[in-house]
Amino acid sequence: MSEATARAFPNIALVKYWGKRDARLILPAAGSLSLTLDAFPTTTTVRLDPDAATDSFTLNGAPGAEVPTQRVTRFLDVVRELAGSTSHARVDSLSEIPTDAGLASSAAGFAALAVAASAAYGLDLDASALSRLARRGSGSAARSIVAGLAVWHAGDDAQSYAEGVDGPELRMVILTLDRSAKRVSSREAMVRTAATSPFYTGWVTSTASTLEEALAACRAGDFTALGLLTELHALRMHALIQSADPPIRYLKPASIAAFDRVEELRAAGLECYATADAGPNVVVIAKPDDAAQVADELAVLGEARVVGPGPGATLIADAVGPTRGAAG
Ligand code: 2P0
Repeated sequence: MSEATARAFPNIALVKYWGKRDARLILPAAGSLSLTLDAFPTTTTVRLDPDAATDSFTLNGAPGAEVPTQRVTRFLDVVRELAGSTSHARVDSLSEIPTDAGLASSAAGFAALAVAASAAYGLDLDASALSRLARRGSGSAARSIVAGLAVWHAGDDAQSYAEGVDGPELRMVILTLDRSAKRVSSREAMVRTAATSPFYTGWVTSTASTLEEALAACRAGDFTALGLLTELHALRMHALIQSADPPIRYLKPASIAAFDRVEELRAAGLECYATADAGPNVVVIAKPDDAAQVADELAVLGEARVVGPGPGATLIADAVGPTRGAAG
């Protein structure tokens, strides 16, 4: 096959990934746990073009910026090496993530690219091999290969992939509080944190045990235990990031107000827990029956949208880009 199209969804971590033990292979310093969402997909078509001198990349119909295009090319180099191919490719991508929602686009983007590119280059990869491949584009993309709750294992190149886990039913309320672009990328901030925070070693060892506890909560179907660990781990990650030199602060007053509000809702009997990624926006986890009410209660602070568990990355038939063709 010389053309393939895939779709993938973003994920939000309950136990966070922050720090690499190998930057080239994108091996995480510790494992993590996430929920792949059912909203904001990225759809990507890869077409091999043996006559082209370079790869090309478009995002939402416009030529990709320099840095994302370089990341796509470096990723395709990994695929070409696996496939024994020298052919360049045209990559057309449509992202349905609102650019100002504060959700990372790299997880869905590289998960879709991994599935589409491996098919276009004729690789026959199982789910764990696809997750290992997606990881080479962006660490969190390893988890978007998998539907719903996913654990991404630390370890060496062969061991570091994501796989599905069973757990309590949950929903997420995406609370958009601040639409400005972040000043320090996750990738750069992780490097600075690992290099300068005196707390980094403690973060790595404690994350390994938090992940074990979170997986035990999943096995027990214990929403409360998983929620408490989620909020704890998010606050630990932000404390760690703030301890880098120079310090990096992603949370704003509105983010802290959202964590306060979540605590108040819990005290009033509405069970929910907050987390936040490398930015000021907050994501709140709730039981399915409570999610709409939690979103209503948080809507005074910002735009609140309920999302649920979504599918893993898959091949689809509808191509993106100028020439329409069937994939599969
Ligand atoms: C996570 N984040 O676990 C954490 C929490 C952001 C905060 O994974 O360098 O874009 O491409 O491997 O995956 C964002 O980092 O970083 C991230 P790279 P990535 O979701």
